Amino acid sequence: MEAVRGTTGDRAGSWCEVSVPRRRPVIDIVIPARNEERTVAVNVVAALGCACTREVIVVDDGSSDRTGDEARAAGAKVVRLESAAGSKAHALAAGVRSSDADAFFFLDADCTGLTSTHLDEICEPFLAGRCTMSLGAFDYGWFWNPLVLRWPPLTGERIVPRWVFESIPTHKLQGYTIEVRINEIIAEGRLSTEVRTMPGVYHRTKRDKLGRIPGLRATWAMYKDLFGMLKPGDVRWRTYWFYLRALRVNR
Ligand SMILES: Nc1nc2c(ncn2[C@@H]2O[C@H](COP(=O)(O)OP(=O)(O)OP(=O)(O)O)[C@@H](O)[C@H]2O)c(=O)[nH]1
Ligand SMILES: [Mg+2]
Repeated sequence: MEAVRGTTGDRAGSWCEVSVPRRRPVIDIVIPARNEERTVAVNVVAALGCACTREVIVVDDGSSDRTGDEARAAGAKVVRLESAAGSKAHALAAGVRSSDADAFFFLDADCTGLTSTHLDEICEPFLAGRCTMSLGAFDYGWFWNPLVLRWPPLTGERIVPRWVFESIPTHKLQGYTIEVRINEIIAEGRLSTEVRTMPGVYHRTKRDKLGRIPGLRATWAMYKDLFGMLKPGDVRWRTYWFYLRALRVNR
């Protein structure tokens, strides 16, 4: 129940506190996956075990391996995009379009060590109404974790209301910059974020998936796009300050 202000019927114009039921938001999990046959199934199973979410949607575009089959066999709904011309941002957008949920839990398909408990813990502050965006960060160890939790967040493990994602202009849906676009909506709106480490959770990097040299090239291309957003006229540097001011670090 949530207390809201409303007018009483008997005394026109007077205010009182009334209690109305607050509907629990429906959260769907959206997992973008391209060539993730090795890890997609375990992550779908963890996602299906999350107590706070409804459906698990895997968006598979351009995979040349068994990603879609593995995801389906593990119990996910699979959205298959035939064109490989898209990117992570477009895959998330397709997942959002395929669902009528109030909020989305975005999850990468290449996580290792992820369990339903990690996911429940990320849902908790969002459902309790303590934040607009709830994030899970990889476990980089005791030395780095405190820094990572306060760094501009690039994590793919995050819950946001539907309207936040839909506020991103279509022309800004580009590749790996999608997390920064979400951050931008949150920070510019002075909305709150809660972040926590997911103990024991890491991921397969591009070097693991593609090999050393192609992996480094792909990583370089990703960071080039991300750093390109700092040029004048794009993401304002001060959004990081707005983000930090409304950040709650959950240890
Ligand atoms: N459907 C779809 N998924 C994608 C696409 N690009 C990336 N993904 C998925 O997005 C998730 C994160 O992608 P990664 O390439 O691992 O990016 P990252 O983890 O941020 O970067 P690394 O640190 O290099 O691993 C994974 O589940 C990918 O399969 C795409 O074009 N289409
Ligand atoms: Mg990865």
